[in-house]
Amino acid sequence: MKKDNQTIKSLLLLLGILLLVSLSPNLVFGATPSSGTAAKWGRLSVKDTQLVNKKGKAVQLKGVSTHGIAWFPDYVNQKQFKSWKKFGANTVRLALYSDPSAGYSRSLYKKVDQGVKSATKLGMYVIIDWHILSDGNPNTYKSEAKHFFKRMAKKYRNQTNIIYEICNEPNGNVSWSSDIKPYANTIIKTIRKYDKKNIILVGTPTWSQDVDTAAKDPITGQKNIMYTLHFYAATHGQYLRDKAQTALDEGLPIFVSEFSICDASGNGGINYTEAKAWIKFLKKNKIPFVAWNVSNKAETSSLIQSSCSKTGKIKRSDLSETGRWLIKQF
Ligand code: IDC
Repeated sequence: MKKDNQTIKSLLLLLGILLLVSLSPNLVFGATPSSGTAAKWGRLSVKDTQLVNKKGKAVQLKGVSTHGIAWFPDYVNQKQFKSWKKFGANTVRLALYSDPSAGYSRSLYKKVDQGVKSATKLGMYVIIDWHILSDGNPNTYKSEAKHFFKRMAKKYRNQTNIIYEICNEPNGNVSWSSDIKPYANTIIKTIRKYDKKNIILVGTPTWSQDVDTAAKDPITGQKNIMYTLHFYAATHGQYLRDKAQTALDEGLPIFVSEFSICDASGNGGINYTEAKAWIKFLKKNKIPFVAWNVSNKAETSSLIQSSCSKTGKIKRSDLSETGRWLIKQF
């Protein structure tokens, strides 16, 4: 009798474990955030133009982007991300340049994995950014992009803190309707085969500025798609906020996945007046914002002082002028 009870108890325990694993594999294996903002807000979705949490309440993501992870791989670590979390960020963007001349190689997938893991442990959202730039047209490396997003969506399909950014900044002779949108439809299909729910960000023409063009011909038949707007405050002012307002009025969900307050080269002087106007606009509309870039490169957009060589934990006094401004906005 005693032995039977023991067997039944063991069986029940085993059953319980199996049930838990099948219901929430990520919780059990530790892949989904168990603390921090990403645990509290859970899986995000898009309601009209607004990003909302698992309860349908409007939320605003705020964060930082790495520089190209081929050039500055050492900043992709948990201690560095934790410092940003302490400064008030809830999101990290991992920028993988797609052009081999900017360091692209499949060997960097592991670096992306490290970044995702670090952000997840901290309960932060993480953007996996396919950073097209000199390759202008996202179709230039479309088959490589498919390979990349298939790999990532398969791996992270059940993780609730993942955001896919499928083409950083289309530019040059590219059209929304005949180049970018078809590319987006292909990559969205690739991702959705595995990951049915996480947010997907789509770049817009002219270095992700023409959200008004996308608003006239948005992607249809898909959920949880947002469109990126990028600005550099010393170059882009009211006219770009007007474009954004037009797009919002037409119902386009906007995500600022990259910006800075210097000029579009990533360098030059800071325009505090425009920076203030932008932040006011973003906060009013609860638009997510992610600042370029976590590195100590000697350029204005770098958030860490060039004299600081630490790549792990950093303090407020290690930040550049841009970095110190940024954390006040968080
Ligand atoms: C810049 C970097 C700079 C690098 C250059 C070329 O700050 O160090 O040499 O790229 O790769 C963007 C791009 C982003 C740019 C940034 C500043 O998304 O990659 O980074 N910028 O020029 N769009 C507008 C500005």
